[in-house]
Amino acid sequence: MTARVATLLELYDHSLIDRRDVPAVEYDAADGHTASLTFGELDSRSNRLAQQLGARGLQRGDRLAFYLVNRIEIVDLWIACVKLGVIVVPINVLYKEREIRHIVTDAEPLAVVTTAEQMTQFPAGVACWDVRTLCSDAAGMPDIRPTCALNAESPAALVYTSGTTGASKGAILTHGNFASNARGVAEAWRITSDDRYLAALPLFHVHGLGNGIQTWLAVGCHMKLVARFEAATAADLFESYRPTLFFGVPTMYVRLLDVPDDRARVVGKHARLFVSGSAPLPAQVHDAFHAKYGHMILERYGMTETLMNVSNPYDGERRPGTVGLPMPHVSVRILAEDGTEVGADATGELWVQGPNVCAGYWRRPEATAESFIAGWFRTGDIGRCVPDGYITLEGRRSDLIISGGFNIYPREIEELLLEQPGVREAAIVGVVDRARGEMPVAYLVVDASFDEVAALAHLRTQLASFKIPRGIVRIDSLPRTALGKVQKHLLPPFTPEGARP
Ligand code: MLC
Ligand code: AMP
Repeated sequence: MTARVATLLELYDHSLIDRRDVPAVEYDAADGHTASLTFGELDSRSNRLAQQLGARGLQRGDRLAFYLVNRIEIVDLWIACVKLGVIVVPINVLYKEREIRHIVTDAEPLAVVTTAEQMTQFPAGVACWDVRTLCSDAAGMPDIRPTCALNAESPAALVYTSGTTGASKGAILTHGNFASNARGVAEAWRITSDDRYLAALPLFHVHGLGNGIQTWLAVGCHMKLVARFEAATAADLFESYRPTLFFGVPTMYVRLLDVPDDRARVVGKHARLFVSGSAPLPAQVHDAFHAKYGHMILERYGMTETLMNVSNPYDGERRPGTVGLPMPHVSVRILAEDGTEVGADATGELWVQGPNVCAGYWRRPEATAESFIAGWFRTGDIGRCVPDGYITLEGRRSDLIISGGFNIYPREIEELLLEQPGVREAAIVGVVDRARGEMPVAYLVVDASFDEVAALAHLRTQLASFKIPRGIVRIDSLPRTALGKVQKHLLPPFTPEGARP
């Protein structure tokens, strides 16, 4: 890899050009058989697709969204957009029409690439391109790389996140953000072209897209791309592919604890590194995984707006319950509410600075001004640092719920519930779940006209499945402060028997 990389294409050319004939990726093709591509083939496919996108009117700075379950065409699309300077807008494939509408209205993509079957999810007036048609049209285009003058500041993606408050915002992630992050990840976790990376995280979030895809292309290792992580087939997948490298969310590691011991030992024998992030990894899962697979999971902490912030060390102690030390080239400060730096072992908000921090929020100067202050980004995460530098996350300034690694903002669900007949007050809280970390539960004050079945059915049409409350608890009133703010910590504990799912 070159010492200083300005754009993603410079980073990828270490693989796309220098390793042209080397096998790059295997994946399940549409007809069910396992297909594979070399780095040179990826280069050619993305050249042709870039030509096709250009013929469809896309130019540097335009946005192009995708709404797809993991498939190889997302990789083609990503590299083609990088070559054209087009800004990619990934949309969570579990989102429903209302959630999609917000993103497409805000990002104004020229089109959304999706499947013919999924187009029904889209609001009227949004241009949808069928991924199969787009890619078969591209196959007839010339294998010529488009020329486009870009630099480290050029935006590469808008990734939507709710941040600490309000409506979902697009974090503007630049070529420099992704490139420096990939180099930092490869350096910190010793990832080389000898690795075999199993890509099971969804490519519409930065964990899979920013760490997974970028680092794979940067180092030129082999990747197996799967549609999604499925507990029932995970053991077969690990045994047949024999990855050395796996990135996952804690729920995936909880599911992997169900693999029989003898099979887990074989998987562990071939693996070099298991990484966990996006939600807290319980210390008991850490220990149980170590006993079963013979590996200490490396836990790290990232964010959509900042890609990777902090990581346990590769060689040093991987300390359960902590997220470790700042990544190379990333600075972290822990500040009290009054803006002063707290001492060792004291709790405060984490502020981050470095080439990983995004350029701001898309068309939201006020939200940008609130979160980006004097060259630092306010994460909204609360934590502390012990004297030897390890950081522990202890919570968030907002009441964000993380379920299976997917973020849930209570306010969005509360507002929808309050629109339902008979709902007078609503509070959503996260309750502990062994596998998914947390699950949303609704506490409602209702009158006789409330119809629980109808309300839940309505929510299912409006929200991604992971946001649907797993229980509804009816109470007489919500506990509030003198100023009327709901005190969620004073709500009665949730007992599944007392609530209907
Ligand atoms: C889950 N589903 C998916 C899916 N994951 N569909 C498509 N693609 C995926 N990746 C759907 C299932 O079809 C099902 O839908 C429902 O979700 C529950 O699935 P499950 O198999 O019963 O769930 P489970 O065994 O609990 O596993 C879920 C999971 C998933 C762990 C595979 O939660 C997941 O992929 N999480 C990763 C989230 C992530 O990447 N976060 C990173 C954010 S970036 P239905 O309709 O039947 O209910 C970030 C920054 C950073 O946070 O870097 O740290
Ligand atoms: P997202 O907005 O999806 O990028 O989610 C980022 C948030 O996930 C962070 O602000 C943290 O609150 C949380 N997060 C990421 N990694 C970890 C981790 N290892 N432990 C605890 N929380 C994490």
